[in-house]
Amino acid sequence: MVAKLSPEARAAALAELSQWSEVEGRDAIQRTFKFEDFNAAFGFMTRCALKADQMDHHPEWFNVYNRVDVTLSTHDCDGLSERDIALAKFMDAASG
Ligand code: H2B
Repeated sequence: MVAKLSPEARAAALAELSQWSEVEGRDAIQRTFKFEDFNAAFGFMTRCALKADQMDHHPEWFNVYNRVDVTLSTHDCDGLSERDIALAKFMDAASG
């Protein structure tokens, strides 16, 4: 079972994820990624999908053309866990 982050660990992790924001009314984080075009957006999604499957931790996301809206949360603990932080960092790196 994945543990929910403690308030201290959560605050420290979010301080490192400056481009992510907290979702109102839910223990989750979100970020919108913008790319040159659909090809770049889908390439990013493909890299993230393979990583997510390896991690057994999957994003909620929505794509229109060059935009990818991502929400991360851990359903198993109904909140933010280390896995969301690790996936968010991977996505940041994969988008650049
Ligand atoms: N992804 C996310 N975001 N949260 C989870 O709790 C989760 C997951 N759990 N992917 C995994 C799959 C679980 O359902 C499987 C059975 O391991």
